[in-house]
Amino acid sequence: MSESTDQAHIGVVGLAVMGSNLARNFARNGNTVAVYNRSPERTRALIQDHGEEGNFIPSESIEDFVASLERPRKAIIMVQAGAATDAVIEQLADAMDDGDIIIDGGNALYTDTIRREKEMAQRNRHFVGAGISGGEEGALNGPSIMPGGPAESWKTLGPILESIAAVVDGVPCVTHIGPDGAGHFVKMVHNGIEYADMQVIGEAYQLLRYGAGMEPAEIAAVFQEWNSGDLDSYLIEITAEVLGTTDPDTGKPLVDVILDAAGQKGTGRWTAISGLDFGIPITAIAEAVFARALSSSADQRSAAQEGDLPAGTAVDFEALGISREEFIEDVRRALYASKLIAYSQGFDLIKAGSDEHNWNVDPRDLATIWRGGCIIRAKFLDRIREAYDTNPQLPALILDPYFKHELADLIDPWRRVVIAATQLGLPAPVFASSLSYYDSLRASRLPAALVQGQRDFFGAHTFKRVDKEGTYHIEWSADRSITKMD
Ligand code: NBP
Repeated sequence: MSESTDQAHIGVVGLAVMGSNLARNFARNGNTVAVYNRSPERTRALIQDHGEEGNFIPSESIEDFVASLERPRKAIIMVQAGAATDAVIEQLADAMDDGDIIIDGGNALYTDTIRREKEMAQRNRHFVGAGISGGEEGALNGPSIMPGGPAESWKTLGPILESIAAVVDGVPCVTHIGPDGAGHFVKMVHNGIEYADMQVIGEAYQLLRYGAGMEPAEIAAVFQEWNSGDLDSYLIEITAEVLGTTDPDTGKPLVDVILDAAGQKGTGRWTAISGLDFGIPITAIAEAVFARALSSSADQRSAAQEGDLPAGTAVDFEALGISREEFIEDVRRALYASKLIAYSQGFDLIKAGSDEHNWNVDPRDLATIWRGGCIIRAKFLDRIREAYDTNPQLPALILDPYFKHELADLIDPWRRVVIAATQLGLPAPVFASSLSYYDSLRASRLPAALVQGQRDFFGAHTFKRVDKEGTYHIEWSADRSITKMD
């Protein structure tokens, strides 16, 4: 074991999978790291198994841990989100002094981060909510880090976080996102986009598997090929790996022995709720969350299957009259188009959150720091950065000239795939709802006019007119005359 007698540059509290990997990453990059875990066994295991990787200062009490940190003290909390995080913040704040920095690297709800930052500021402690993406592998080898909190803390924290972050084209995947909850908000939306990205890949798989009748190994090869083009990304890469894997027990494709029920309790759900709170139609993310919820509705699903719900006249693939190769390419383009919508909506939500809280989040920063380390890392993010470089006030990502040009090539295949999915009787909720979102955005008239008429009819909610200023109400139950209300 290599233990430094000097004080630590940074400390990590919570040494489960994420915290211990993050501590090792700090140590491997030349930082002396103080480590502490509530149960001392984890601290001892870390030092025993990995102590030789760098300079660690282990402690078995929070007071010793804090005393081992150089000033201003910097401690990252990597414990379970919620009450555990609050408990550790209190312990650290009690043991620390003015100007020390407490960083929450867990997946906290951004409103909790805003509250905690306020509470800590009253005690002269700096509090930084930092989103950390990349799972356990990223924590060890280079995550994408999204710190919020006071700009002043970033000056102290920046270099040390840059020393462990993923690096793309010489640029570390970390930057100060904005004040208080900005980092955790952005991390939450990142995860929401991740849900949508995974779901569109799932829908593409479903269509190739049960529409075109391809085997998982064949589809793995298709995904591998897609990974060299516009869709080049970590998620496409690992999809090919998963689909290409065989279950050692049964010899069947692994994907066929995994229960088709996905969890959705965390950040994806929070993103969907935020979309509703801010009135931002993040349909792709919400559909992805609901698709997971539906997959886990075991009782309803089995009752629906046993209940022989009518399928209609589902068409078989041959009857659609398109070649398998054409269909595969159409599915690739539908996936690309739907993914573009998911990102466009995610960036809309970030803008809404940033405007509401005066965070001044720069979308170019996100497109830069998400290029490496995190789960949604992709070539595509370079294009997003270029789009916001060209026009930082872009009203929607899909209105960027490059993406508009791409959409011209994607739109017909996208429509064909949604039609095919419907005709085949295969669910494609994000492909279909993203296309509806796209068509809604470009429609010159929406049925909202009729909805306003209905609302005025039953609730006197009033309406505005296209041809005159003012607010109007119709005397529906009398002579249907129109009254100008203001
Ligand atoms: P867990 O979320 O499983 O939390 C386990 C850690 O929390 C242990 O160190 C445990 O200490 C500690 N802890 C608990 Br539980 N209650 C505590 C309390 N009251 N006081 C002090 N410590 C307490 O760990 P993880 O999976 O490493 O994740 C850490 C954070 O990182 C979470 O917020 C998670 O959402 C986030 N995150 C995880 C991933 C991932 O891929 N796993 C990715 C990105 C972010 P003990 O050993 O004494 O029980």
